[in-house]
Amino acid sequence: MTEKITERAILCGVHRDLPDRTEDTTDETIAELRELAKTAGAEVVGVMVQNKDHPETAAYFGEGKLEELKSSIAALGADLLIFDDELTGSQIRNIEDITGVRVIDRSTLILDIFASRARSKEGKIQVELAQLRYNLPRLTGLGTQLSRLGGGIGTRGPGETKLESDRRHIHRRIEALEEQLAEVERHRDLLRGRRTKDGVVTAALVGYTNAGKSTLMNRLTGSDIFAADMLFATLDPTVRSLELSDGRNAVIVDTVGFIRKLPHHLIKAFRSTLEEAAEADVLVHVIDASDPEMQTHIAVADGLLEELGCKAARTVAVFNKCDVAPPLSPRPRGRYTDYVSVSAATGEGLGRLMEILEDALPGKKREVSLLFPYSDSGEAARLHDTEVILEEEYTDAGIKMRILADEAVYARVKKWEA
Ligand SMILES: Nc1nc2c(ncn2[C@@H]2O[C@H](COP(=O)(O)OP(=O)(O)OP(=O)(O)O)[C@@H](O)[C@H]2O)c(=O)[nH]1
Ligand SMILES: [Mg+2]
Repeated sequence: MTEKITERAILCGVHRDLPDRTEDTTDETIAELRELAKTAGAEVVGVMVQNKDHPETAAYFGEGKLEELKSSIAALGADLLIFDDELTGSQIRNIEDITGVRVIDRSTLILDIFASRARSKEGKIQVELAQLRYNLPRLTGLGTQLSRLGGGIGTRGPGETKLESDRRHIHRRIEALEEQLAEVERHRDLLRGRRTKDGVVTAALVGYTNAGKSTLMNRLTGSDIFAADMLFATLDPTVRSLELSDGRNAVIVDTVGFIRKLPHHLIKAFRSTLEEAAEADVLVHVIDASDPEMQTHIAVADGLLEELGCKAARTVAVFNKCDVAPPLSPRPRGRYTDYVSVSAATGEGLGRLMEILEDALPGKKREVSLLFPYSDSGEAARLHDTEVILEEEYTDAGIKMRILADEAVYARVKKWEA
């Protein structure tokens, strides 16, 4: 057995005062980068942030800061630098030349975590595609570094050996993966099409990573999906059936979480998976209401939903973790049709959430009282085959029934309404 060597990382970022906080490198994005680094298995030994409008084109930091970085590396015994912004191939090469240690960026880190989490065939293809597309323009930087050090964060995953090959090889690999992905997608479209045909309605859980989507899914459906206090615990979309009180066929889909500065290639590669969410009848945006960064998280998720062209007729904002969150303040605006405060951990508010979902999902059934004269008893009998009968009584006036009816059934039986 080989001993696993933990990489000792210094986190690097520039702090700029931007009005749009979703792009800003602040204490919070560095804190998030720290979580990502930990998730990927690195030990964070230091942080270096420079106040600056933009990173430098040549080597991200200015000269003075790079000197400081070199001393820190020596003092802390660091062997990995993780930058909070996407780096170009030449930036990676320059920084590595100056500092003598391996350099990765936030996107590479996220891709690495995805690579270690991918379980399904589709997930693996998507991650490898994203890694290859991301690394292709950075090959010159990566080539030397890989042969020199071999392995570590950012080099794992299905694509690792391929990265050392030439561009043409990678292009061929990308093409092959795209074909495979198209094949898997066709299969999934087929399944989704079948669900639609069978009148199954869908709710999709979306939201920032670690918001509690999987925990909520488990609570609502009594399943046992992996949920944990870590970033990107879920990668592959999971579908479970959701029991509605009127007997409608519904499913709920759990999806991969969102994060600030999600690598563009990853969004592209995961587009089809996320389309599963985009095409749901109802979107359930799960928000960690206990997180001080809640508003930014909502903005990031909204931005990504927009980019993915999510067009669900209704979006429900679910403020989760109310057991540990401060009392809920502002009512969300914009795309949200409903909102509710819940705790997936304790179960609080889930009854209300189910009511909202039952209302929001198409084909809602309602109770109707009917009276069939005995001359129309054939119609009454027909309902037995297809509808939920709550009550039935044979009276002098005819057959009295209470049933659950959707719009179509209601239109058919309206004339017997009592
Ligand atoms: N206190 C509290 N913790 C919760 C609640 N819901 C979820 N959590 C915790 O939050 C953490 C993340 O939960 P997950 O369900 O894995 O979150 P997720 O949104 O699926 O995250 P990703 O799959 O990583 O995107 C876990 O440690 C849960 O136990 C809640 O209502 N209250
Ligand atoms: Mg999850």
